[in-house]
Amino acid sequence: MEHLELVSFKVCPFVQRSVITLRYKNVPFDITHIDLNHPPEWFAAISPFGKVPLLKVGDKAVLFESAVINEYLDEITPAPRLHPEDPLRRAINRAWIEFGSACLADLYMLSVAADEAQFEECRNGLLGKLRRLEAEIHPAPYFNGDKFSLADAAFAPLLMRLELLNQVHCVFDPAECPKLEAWSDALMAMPAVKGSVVHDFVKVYFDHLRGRGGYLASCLPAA
Ligand SMILES: N[C@@H](CCC(=O)N[C@@H](CS)C(=O)NCC(=O)O)C(=O)O
Repeated sequence: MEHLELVSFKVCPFVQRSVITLRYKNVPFDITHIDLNHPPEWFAAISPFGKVPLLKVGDKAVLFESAVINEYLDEITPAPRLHPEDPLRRAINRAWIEFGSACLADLYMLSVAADEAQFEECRNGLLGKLRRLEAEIHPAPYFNGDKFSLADAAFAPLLMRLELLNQVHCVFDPAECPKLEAWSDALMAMPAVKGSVVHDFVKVYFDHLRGRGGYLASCLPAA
């Protein structure tokens, strides 16, 4: 297999999707963290959107977009396949992975909301999506039943952040979304998920949120 190098930003949930996939599949890889606020020159040259994750595949190619990277990783590694065999189920999974990206975009907006009113507006947008998710999913315990899949890898970073934020400011009421909560619990217990962030992630994540200086930062405990 080609040497794999993931270009990362420590708090990026999209990068984390790929780390989960790499770890779940026991694929050896290197990870290079960059600071997106001060990206190195080489990054702009190889990242078409100026975004992470990137996956350098030997000297053959640089892949971008987490969903594409994850499908590639799944396809070049031995079973179990992390996408359903059935084309319709696979399409449904891809659609919900996209939905997960929209939830992450809402979470980003929530984290930069300047004041409480804006924060609540963003929170309501995200809550609408979480309620929709709650109504549509049937985790048992994973998105597709008993088999972990790329849909789980796509949602775990969102659910991890929601769990952390819920500890300092109720973003959603777990009692209102019991299926989401059970799915989250199952994913957070997985070694591939636990090990998908830096060891001091809570500090790094909260410091990052503090740096954004939004309303949410004011809800966090003092550093
Ligand atoms: N659709 C992309 C989204 C990746 C993304 O938004 N990454 C953020 C960091 S979490 C980024 O690199 N932002 C830099 C920028 O927008 O300038 C994917 O799934 O990989």
